[in-house]
Amino acid sequence: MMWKLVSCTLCFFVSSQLSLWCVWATADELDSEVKIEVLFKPEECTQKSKKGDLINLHYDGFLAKDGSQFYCSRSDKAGHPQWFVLGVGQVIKGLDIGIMEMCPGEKRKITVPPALAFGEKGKDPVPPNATVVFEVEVYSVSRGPRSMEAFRQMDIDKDQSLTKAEVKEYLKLDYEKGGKPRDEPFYEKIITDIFHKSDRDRDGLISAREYNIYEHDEL
Ligand SMILES: [Ca+2]
Ligand SMILES: [Ca+2]
Repeated sequence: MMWKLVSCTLCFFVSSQLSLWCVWATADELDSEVKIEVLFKPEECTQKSKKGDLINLHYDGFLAKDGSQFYCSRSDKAGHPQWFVLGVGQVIKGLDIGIMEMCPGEKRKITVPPALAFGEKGKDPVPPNATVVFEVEVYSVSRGPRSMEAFRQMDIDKDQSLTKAEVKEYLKLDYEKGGKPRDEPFYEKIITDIFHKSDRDRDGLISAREYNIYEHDEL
């Protein structure tokens, strides 16, 4: 049991460091495919996930060869669902691909070949050349934070950079609009996470360039 908890913490730590995991999947390895099985799809789907969306989800990771579990987001971070920006390399490539076009409430089983997961070397406790399977449940899909439309909405004083207060205001409006207002610690946690990942020069502001690092052509 102890081993399991330690390994969960390790995986989250690695993924939150903008993913060393992704380094091993190079362009010429992209032939190998991610397999997606939809386990549950809600009847109503107002918003499908796309690149740049902020996703809130739980995911469990298993080794394909024996079904053993190596990651469990439900026992990590006191069981809070994980946040990440889809399609920009914050998780392994196979998940960035497999979580596209998901509705809130949808569940999928996503099988990822080693080249799009942990590669030839593996990543303890995932062995070398391992195909991995993730069971994913998406709770919410929000536009941004990487669409420039969202950036312009957040940047209230139009100075081309975002303060924590500006990001918080935007998130609050977004959740209230969706009929699910949250408490202060909830917003603080998301904002800390967003700034940790985006404020690369650590000056307490997210510049347009930091915000949109993967899509400079839109600037
Ligand atoms: Ca601003
Ligand atoms: Ca900055």
